[in-house]
Amino acid sequence: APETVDPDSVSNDGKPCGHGRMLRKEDPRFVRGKGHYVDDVQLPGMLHLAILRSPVAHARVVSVDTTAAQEHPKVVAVVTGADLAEKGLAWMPTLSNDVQAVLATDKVRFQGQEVAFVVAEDRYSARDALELIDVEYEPLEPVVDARTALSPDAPVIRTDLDGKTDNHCFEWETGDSAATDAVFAKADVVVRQEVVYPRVHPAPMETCGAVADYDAVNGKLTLWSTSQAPHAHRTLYALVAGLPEHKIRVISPDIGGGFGNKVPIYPGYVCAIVGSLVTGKPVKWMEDRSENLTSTGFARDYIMVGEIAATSEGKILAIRTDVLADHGAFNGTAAPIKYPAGFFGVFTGSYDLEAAYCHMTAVYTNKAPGGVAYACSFRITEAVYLVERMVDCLAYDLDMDPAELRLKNLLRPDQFPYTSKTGWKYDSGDYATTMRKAMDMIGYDELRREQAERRERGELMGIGMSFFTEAVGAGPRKDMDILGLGMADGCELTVHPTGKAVVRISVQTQGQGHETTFAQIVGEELGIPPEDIDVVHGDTDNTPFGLGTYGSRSTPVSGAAAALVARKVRDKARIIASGMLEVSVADLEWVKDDERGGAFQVKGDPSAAVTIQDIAMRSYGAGDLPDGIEGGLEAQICYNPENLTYPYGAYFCIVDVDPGTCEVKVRRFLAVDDCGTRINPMIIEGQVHGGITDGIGMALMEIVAFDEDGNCLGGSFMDYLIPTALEVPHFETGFTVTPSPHHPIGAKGVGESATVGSPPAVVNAVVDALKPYGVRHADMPLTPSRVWEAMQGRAAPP
Ligand code: PCD
Repeated sequence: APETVDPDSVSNDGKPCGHGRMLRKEDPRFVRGKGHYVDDVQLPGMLHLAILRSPVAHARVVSVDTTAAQEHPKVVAVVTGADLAEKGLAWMPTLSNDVQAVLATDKVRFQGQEVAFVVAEDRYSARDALELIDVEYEPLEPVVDARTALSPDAPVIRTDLDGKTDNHCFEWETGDSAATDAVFAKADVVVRQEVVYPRVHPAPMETCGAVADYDAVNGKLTLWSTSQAPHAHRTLYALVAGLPEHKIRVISPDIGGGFGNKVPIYPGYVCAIVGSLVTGKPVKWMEDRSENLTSTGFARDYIMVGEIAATSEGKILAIRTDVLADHGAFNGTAAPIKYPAGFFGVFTGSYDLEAAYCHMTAVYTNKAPGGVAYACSFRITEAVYLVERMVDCLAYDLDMDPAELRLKNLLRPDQFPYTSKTGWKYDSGDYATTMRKAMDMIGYDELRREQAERRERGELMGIGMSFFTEAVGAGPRKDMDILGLGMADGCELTVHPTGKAVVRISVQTQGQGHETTFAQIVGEELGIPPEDIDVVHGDTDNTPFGLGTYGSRSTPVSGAAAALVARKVRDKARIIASGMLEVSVADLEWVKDDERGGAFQVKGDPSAAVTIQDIAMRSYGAGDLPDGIEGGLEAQICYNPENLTYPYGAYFCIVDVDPGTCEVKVRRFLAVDDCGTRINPMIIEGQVHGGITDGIGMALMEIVAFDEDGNCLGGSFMDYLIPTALEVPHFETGFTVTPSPHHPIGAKGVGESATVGSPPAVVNAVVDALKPYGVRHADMPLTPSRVWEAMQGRAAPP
């Protein structure tokens, strides 16, 4: 009956969908301080590891003298790059087909690079002993600016790579260059703008760390680590160490935020393993905040020159872009191998274009390695920022309303599935509905009126928006793999005799609430209360293989696996039920109601029914089961997604800029998201709130900058600003529901949507506020000084 339908769970066509606002099962644990993080792991005899890091960005390592450190009374071992080289462990593969130094042997290539480590009886002694290590560096000229990294006189950073004579990392292109040029040639208007997405950092609350425990008797290594992808990490360790996978157990316990920072394998993890191997004791390594900010995976760092071609009426025809990507000293991205620029190919956005082309050059510089997908499905954040900024530049040049311009160009529902000009197959969408809903919710026309009045009074109010499409849920194994591992996910479901269940998943929650939502998915399929379903994850000994959590892939891939494994169990339950009710399988129908949960009942006879709990008991019980049916009620599958899912959204941001201090205040932020079927609307809202906060941070304050010597200027939260509750407004959210046609429950990912969609909305709002000064573009982060700079030398306000 319509009146009982949760309004949160109605799709665009009015059908109920989604599983409801269940409180998070994990929260009682977290709010009572009972979470169990890597740093909570305490093992008998455990030692502590600290890493000596390079103070300079580029230098030859002349010598490393550890004598004094070895003599420290509490030091158990000191290990240098040379020691690792002897074991063949000085270098390790990255998840993007590059190699990275575990400990420097020949040169240091960025400030903060790992040079040696100390294992001591306690954390303090290990850190004290670092000061006793004497390293002689022969300084080399650092390459700090990506723009000059390829100039012929730039020093070569990666001398470790055979025959390398420059700082070129890779070249990549997508789209059709000639077709795009042809469209540009006939366009009425061409807008060109350089747009920089600065280097930022995911900065999770918990830094990275590991506890390694090698049991020499059983030859088994147990590694607790802050990993978003325990199975992928284990396989990599197995390959490097030459150990079978089952002799390595990677446990990711509670993780205090990942945001892409915990996808790569860091030297520290390997050091902890080596530390345990050489001492025979468990060894713990935990980064401090500065180590996390200066040496682990940064994000973005793209210099993009965008061009957009359109008719004078504002029909967008083509987009062309040339990108210079700064990958730091080692290419530490984790992206599917065929996609060195991640999913940047979606830079055509949500619009119907005739042609598109991107050319990208990636370079090495003397900065921390990375290029991680910080809350973004592999570079989608950069792509969305580019296109949404370019569309606003076009609106500026045509003097058109940016909302009207977007509405004119958004893909139409009848165009789906839509193959973009760069080859991405958008699964479903009804963009204009979402855009209009957002415009209604924010009160767009009224805001424009208010803005006009305020402008009269010299006040700077800005209205910004973005309409984004993401490609999440990597990915179909025919196209996507990480280091040869296909991006499919396993799932195992066991229903106990009493009808309670355990689902084992291959993805890893870092705060998203998987213990709740995966129980909801299985519960919905089987009619078992989610409270009765335990979700096991983050332990390679106890979960099926899969590629982990990033790029909002858990729901699209693993969530699909969970739904399908439940259906597989239900199929078996149907056969057992047919035996119990002595009817043929065809005579049974699956019913679900509040009273019984899920049950099979004889068609047309509600009194002849058995619940899933009855069936579970029967499946383990005495007596014969139908022919060919084995006892027990369990199933396993491995799900290979047919396509990615394409969530989207319309975001609005209202800002006030103080013309005197140039300070930006975010007055309102509205996000209307469409992620298909909404499993848990409350969790989705939390995800969106977090992402908007991320986006406001990047737009207004976050940047990892370097001085000309390559010193990192963002090494603490005093310098690397992240937003607090004071800088963010009360969030407004809305939604539309356009299910994914290929996902078993129609769900798309959402975890990163707001981080992707919000920065352009904020920047567009600030630039809109500065319109009276003739400002068309200003680069992030829009700190008061950047805003002030943008206003200088421009037309005075009316
Ligand atoms: N959902 C629902 N529904 C739908 C979708 C979704 O409900 N439709 C939900 C689920 O279930 C989960 C969430 O929501 O719980 C999310 O999801 P997704 O989208 O699928 O995602 P995932 O995979 O799970 O996750 C991941 C993401 C990412 S990626 C990131 S960054 C971030 C996000 O997530 N991170 C984080 N969010 C978050 N949160 C938290 N708390 N923490 C964290 O860390 Mo990358 O790539 O890594 O960069």
